[in-house]
Amino acid sequence: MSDLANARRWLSQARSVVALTGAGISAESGVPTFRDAHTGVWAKYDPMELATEQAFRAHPQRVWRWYMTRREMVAKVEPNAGHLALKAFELAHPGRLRVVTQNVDGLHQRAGQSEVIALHGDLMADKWLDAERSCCSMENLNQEEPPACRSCGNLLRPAVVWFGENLPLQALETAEILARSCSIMLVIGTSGVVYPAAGLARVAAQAGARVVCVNPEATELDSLAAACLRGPAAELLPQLLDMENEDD
Ligand code: BV8
Repeated sequence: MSDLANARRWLSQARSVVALTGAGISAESGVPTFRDAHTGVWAKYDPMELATEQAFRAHPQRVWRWYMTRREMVAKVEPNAGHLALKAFELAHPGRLRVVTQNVDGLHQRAGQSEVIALHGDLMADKWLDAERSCCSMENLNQEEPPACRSCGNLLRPAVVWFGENLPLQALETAEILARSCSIMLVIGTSGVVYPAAGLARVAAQAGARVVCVNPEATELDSLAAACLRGPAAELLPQLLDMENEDD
């Protein structure tokens, strides 16, 4: 039986499913994957070097402009068939699927997915770089890049989790509980190199879940997988998740 047919069978029997997604699920919406997010003027920078508090404090305008470029691009794209297939599965099987994403593009949320666990924050939102003071308000911003509080100079920064920063505790704890209790984890569009997010696949496997990878390329997590579906998420997820057409 093919990996896809096996994965469909396991899904049909699964009482709880977790989808752990990475940048690859947004690729077919036109969002460059994280490792490819350095195109054009950004080609000379490594995202690993830009996505840190240290880089932001050293070069606030450069890092801010990188995020604004990404924010403007994400605002122009739409969720793709992969995001929509996950939403359709949630509608058809209430309470059986939770999406845990490493992505900051908000496309699962815009596809209407409920209770998305966003491990790495939100590209479309800002927060204060240093502790917020009474003077720090969105109405009291200067017009610089990045904007700063007119009174104390506190900088705005993107509300994402940078390398070296802890993930939001509540999100990570909930993701770990879900990984430990699911019967199948779909690992979709991630190279599986960023921790602790990538570690959730091992948590699931060690707790007895079947792991199914969906990715055109091999990844660091394939060794944990009971099946690896090789191909783009926007093509494979509708085939995998549509339980109505029993053509196996
Ligand atoms: C932490 C937000 C505790 C920002 C992101 C040294 C010092 C400090 C920390 C570390 C250290 N060494 C290691 C660490 C831990 C570090 C880490 O994991 N580093 C790795 C890279 C070695 N992690 C952290 O720092 C985390 N925090 O550990 O806190 C701590 C605290 C202090 C000191 C130590 C530890 C925080 C990690 C969060 C970083 N922020 N995003 C931003 O976006 O700018 S992560 C970033 O990478 C994105 O969110 C992205 O989602 C994520 C993971 O990448 P992927 O999603 O996998 O994307 P990638 O491009 O890699 O791969 C895409 C995949 O899609 C590929 O496999 C491709 O084949 C596939 N694909 C392509 N097309 C398709 C497709 N798949 C399906 N369909 C398609 N069509």
